Amino acid sequence: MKKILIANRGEIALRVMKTAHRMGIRTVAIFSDADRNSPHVRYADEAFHVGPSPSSESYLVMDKIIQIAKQTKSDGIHPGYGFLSENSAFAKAVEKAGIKFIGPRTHAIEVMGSKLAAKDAVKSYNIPMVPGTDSAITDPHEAKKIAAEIGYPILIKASAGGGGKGMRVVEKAKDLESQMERAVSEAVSSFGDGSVFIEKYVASPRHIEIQVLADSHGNVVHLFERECSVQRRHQKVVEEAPSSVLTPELRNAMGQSAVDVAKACDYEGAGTVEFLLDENFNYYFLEMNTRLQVEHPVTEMITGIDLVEEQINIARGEKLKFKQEDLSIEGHALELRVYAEDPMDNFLPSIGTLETYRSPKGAGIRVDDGFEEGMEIPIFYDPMISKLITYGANRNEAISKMISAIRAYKIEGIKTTLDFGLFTCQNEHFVSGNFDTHFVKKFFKPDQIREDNLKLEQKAAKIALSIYLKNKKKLVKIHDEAGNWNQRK
Ligand code: MV4
Repeated sequence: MKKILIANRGEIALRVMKTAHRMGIRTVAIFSDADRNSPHVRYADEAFHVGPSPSSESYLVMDKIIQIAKQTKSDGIHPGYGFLSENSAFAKAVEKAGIKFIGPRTHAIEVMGSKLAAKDAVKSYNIPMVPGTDSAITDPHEAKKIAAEIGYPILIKASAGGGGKGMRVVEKAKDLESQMERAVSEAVSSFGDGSVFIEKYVASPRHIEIQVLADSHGNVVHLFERECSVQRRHQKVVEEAPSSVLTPELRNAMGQSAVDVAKACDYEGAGTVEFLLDENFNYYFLEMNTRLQVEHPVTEMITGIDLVEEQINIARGEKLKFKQEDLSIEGHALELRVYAEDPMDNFLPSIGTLETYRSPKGAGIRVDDGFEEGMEIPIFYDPMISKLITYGANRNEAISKMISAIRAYKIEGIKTTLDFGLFTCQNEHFVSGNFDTHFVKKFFKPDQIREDNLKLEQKAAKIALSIYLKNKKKLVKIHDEAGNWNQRK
């Protein structure tokens, strides 16, 4: 593989290109109207306009992207995350064009794209799953019978779902029929597939996911876990590795289950297996994401492995160079997603221009971004500006480093989730590790940020005043000594 096209934009396009260049691989960028002046366009060896700003007319147009890949004689396409990364039709079309799709084969994407198919694929492997139905359910009477067996509260989920869409919690039998109708219609309108199933509702879970790597020779390893419980409406905001609650035994068991999930779908490449962990430390397999994830850097920090390099080597047909026993965790990493959103105003998108943009630098600080000062955040795509990643010898060090990095990060012109990150890193429940997926809902109050900012402003005012008074005294002294009031040393 000598040249790859990156079918993506922003920070992840840059991230992939950096590794490609380090490996001596040439890169081809694609860009929409809105991204004409983006860093990913300049950083690539070649760049091609793919269409107007809306993703449906640019980053999602398979034929156009494949045509550019052919025209530039690219021998691989890296899809990044989002867009076409989990689209099996795209993976198929890429391979049909004689180009390597840097990701799993279509079979794995298809199986894991359906939660029911995924459950079915792993059922012979003894992987813990939440009690529930293993096939689509359409009859409300049958649903009631099953729900009574499982016990309320239950959760109705869309088989084609993701990111919480089409999910409905049902507390009592009398609400089941109406909630089921809603879940089905939401699933039809969002995914064009109304299949839903029922699970026992795990009320206060932690979200733990395991990174896996699988080569084309049947070798599969896991790269430990990431904890992503600090999320808001299914949008992750702070992630970390390792989790503060896993014991070595539980880590091994979950890691082995993740490897089994990968084997069950004949996985190839980098993938992530999602689990819920309940209060009693029981874990349950939820789904597998068949792409490189946004939060992959925290895993890279604690393992020292470049996941994009591994993806490319696997796509080249190489064998993994390490075995499970060669892998270990060193230190602790945190990631804060810096979104163009206002945490003080219900995380509403904050659009505008990056009037000031200066990212923090230093040992143990990594910033993955794709914007520069003076650029506008386009309204057409995900509002993530950057990812701030910090690394320390232990969790407390990573947290203090995050606090100082957030303070050193200067962004003006747009409201961001930087303040939210500061709130999280200073919150006692987060610091003690005692939190679950309800963290934001339970503990985040916008007034807290307001109060913190006010305290900081008062402190700054006090310091300014004391400096002023000190200087004034000096001035008076100079005046006394020299007899000239207008001069300072
Ligand atoms: C659950 C659950 C509780 N019980 N399943 C949300 C998105 C999808 N990946 C699965 N999700 C959940 N499934 C059962 N049986 C709670 C969630 C859930 C959640 C999971 C991970 C991270 C954040 C979450 C926020 C709300 C609900």
